[in-house]
Amino acid sequence: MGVQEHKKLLSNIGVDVDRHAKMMSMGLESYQNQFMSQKNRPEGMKYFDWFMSEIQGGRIAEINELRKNKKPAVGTFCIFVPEEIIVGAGGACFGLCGGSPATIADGETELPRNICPLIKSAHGFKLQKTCAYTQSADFIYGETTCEAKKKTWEILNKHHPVHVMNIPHMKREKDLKMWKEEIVEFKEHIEEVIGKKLSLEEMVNGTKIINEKRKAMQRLDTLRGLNPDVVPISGKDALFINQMGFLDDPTRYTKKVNELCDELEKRVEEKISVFEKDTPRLMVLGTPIAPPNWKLHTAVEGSGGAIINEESCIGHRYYKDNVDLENIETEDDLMSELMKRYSAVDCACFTPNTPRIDKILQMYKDRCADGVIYYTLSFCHTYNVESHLVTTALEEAGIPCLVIESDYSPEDAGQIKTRVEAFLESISFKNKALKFKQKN
Ligand code: BJ8
Repeated sequence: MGVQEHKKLLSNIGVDVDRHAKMMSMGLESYQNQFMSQKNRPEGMKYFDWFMSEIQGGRIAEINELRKNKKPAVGTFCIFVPEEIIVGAGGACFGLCGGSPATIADGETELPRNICPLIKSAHGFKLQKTCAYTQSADFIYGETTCEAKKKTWEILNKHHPVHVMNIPHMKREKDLKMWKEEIVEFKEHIEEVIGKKLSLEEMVNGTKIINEKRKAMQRLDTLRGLNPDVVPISGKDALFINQMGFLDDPTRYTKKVNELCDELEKRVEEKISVFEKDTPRLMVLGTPIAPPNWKLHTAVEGSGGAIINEESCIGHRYYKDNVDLENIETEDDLMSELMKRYSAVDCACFTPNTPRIDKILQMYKDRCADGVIYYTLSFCHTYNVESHLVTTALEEAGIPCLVIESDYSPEDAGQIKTRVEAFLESISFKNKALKFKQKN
């Protein structure tokens, strides 16, 4: 698609084309500075570099082509969206822009200042009309996970249709029953959008596509943590791949992630690491890290650490579970399995949420990590409060942990770097002392 044709498409879907172009050029410059300068990147990253160049271009044209053919286009800020149903309907499910400081001031014209930056940024993108994904969405999927999101939907709905799914905050039998009903209602909403009933076969097909996508992401995750002496891909690149999983066509994305994993498997075998031996291996826990928020990964990997996993919704929480398709005979069976899969998500909006803590401790062991960073966005009460329980469990297990609360502004980047450097130093010292003790 030529530049003029593309501008026409953006303008037709209501994007503020000039402002959008300025933001895109800033985003691409930031990507080039932070990603392209890394040494020894896998060849397979070329596809993701290309995707970045088409992020608000070619992919937007693809989504709008689907819409022309009466397929649904659904934007989301949460991993509770049953995307299997959307993909089964031949449509696209995508994450909406919400990771930039450039839209916060606009968001704050309608929302309070003291709520998390993700929501303010996302709302600002809608008011500015600078996210081509938001502008391409038939509707936005909203959920009742946290107070700030729940109330924002009512305001966002003035500007764009929002379908809200009621996500319970506990997982008792009666809560799960209600959750399943909500999934059925979501399916009916999709049917309304496309003007036809969905067959079981279509939905099973969509589920298979998403299962394959999650499997490819699980494979990448395993390769990052497989060998304690080899990190075959930087945490920053892996984070970017995970972020793009919310935008790309799932079948193409799965193929490209698997191709990259083939290359990473060889790297692990041949002991080709992007970091020097004994680089401290860190896991990042906490709130989602939406693009272009690469601040933490840049600080850690620019200070001599390696990030080997994100226990986040843009990360492990998104891909850890598949839908079991073994015994699906009826639509009701499929709805039950979708409910089971989604209710295994361990978001901090649940009480109690102890499986999350058990999982973190297990992951830490499996991936031979040296420490964790508990990362939360400012004013995210659920993850901020839950950090007490998580850090207590980590402390009891003797796991070094650094808690970082931040927003999208670049102002605290220096301070974060200083804290990360001190943390890495303490880990290296601990590791050296341990080795010395083992030798003597
Ligand atoms: S499943 S983590 S994507 S709700 S918006 S809770 S950061 S204050 S995003 Fe989330 Fe779904 Fe849970 Fe994951 Fe906090 Fe901000 Fe709320 Fe947030």
